[in-house]
Amino acid sequence: MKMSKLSLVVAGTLVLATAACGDDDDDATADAPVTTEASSSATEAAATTAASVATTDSAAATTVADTSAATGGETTATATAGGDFTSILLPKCTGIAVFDQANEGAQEAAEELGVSTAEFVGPASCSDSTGQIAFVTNAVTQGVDAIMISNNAGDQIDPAIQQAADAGIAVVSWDSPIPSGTGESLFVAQVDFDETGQVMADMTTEILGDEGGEIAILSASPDAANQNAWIASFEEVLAGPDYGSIELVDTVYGNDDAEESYNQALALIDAHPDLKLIMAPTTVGIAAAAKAMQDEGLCETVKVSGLGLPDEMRTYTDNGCAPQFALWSFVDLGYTTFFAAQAIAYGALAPEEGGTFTAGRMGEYTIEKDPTRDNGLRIVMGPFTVYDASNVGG
Ligand code: RAM
Repeated sequence: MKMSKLSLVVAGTLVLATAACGDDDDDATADAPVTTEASSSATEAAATTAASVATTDSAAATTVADTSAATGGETTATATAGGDFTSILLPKCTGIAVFDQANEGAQEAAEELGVSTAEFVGPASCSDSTGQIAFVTNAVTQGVDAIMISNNAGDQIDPAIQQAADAGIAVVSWDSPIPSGTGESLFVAQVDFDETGQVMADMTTEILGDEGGEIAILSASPDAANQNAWIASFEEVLAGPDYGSIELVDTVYGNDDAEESYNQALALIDAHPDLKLIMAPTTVGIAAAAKAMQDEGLCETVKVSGLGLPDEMRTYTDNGCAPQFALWSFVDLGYTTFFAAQAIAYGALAPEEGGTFTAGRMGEYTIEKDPTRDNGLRIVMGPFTVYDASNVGG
């Protein structure tokens, strides 16, 4: 735990907040900021905190708050749970719509908590799998309180993450975890990673019917921890008895780059003339593959499915190129991640199994061991939404 925040606490600024009632309903409106009374040994001071209310081992919630400077002999504690909270939100790369959405969610959380927004930084290209390392290292040098990362570098990020952890920085991964769990405080999983394989298998069956056929995967970058875990779980499900008619013939990588993904989709249909479906577990890849099949006039022969953003997929769902795809809310993911990171950085949430905290309108979460990795802790957000012509909107 980073001690600098705790050491900022002076007598009378320990605010005991009543745990807000969590609500797991995604549509729930934002919980009102928690207002508490704080007493000082020197003076009585009213304190208002918009902190995330966190408990560990169901103990009473304790939120640590900073104080503002005393004015005219009276201490005024504007307990904003750390107005000087510094953090970076590090996507795999910039320029991808869903990561911008995560940033919107993080900004919403920062506003509710009354703390500074995260600096949204990352490599310009997702092809650069080690590009995130310098951003982590720089954040350590800057001495930020928290690093929120969607890992695009597999295990190569481990030394930098460990360095951050050693410096007392809360490292919260979101979207794509640190596979080894090294140095990571918590992973905010958008959905259960094993469920992802099942959802992709179900969509394949729904689209291809009993006849099945050849399918191929168009992934993001080869080192993306999330896609690699989803592909492994998809392959495991496909190996089961119910999917004998489906044959996975190839896996290619478009590096979350629209043009590269488009070209990879075209290369797949050249290499596999009997291909029936391209499964792309990436919002960039699925839209590019659907466009490629549309441009080639192949949508009746080769279907596209995977994980896509409704706004980017609507046309292809309506014209039959991509009849079904799935996703979760990236706004909510960024929002939840920010609450978790801030609570951990301020010592209000211990990153250990059984720790619970309330992430504003998203409700209460309990930290568990991540069953999809050998080592690591997670909370699971959800839900998965499967989209088709009936609910894609527009
Ligand atoms: C892309 C990214 C991201 C993944 C989505 C589904 O935007 O690779 O990590 O979660 O697709």
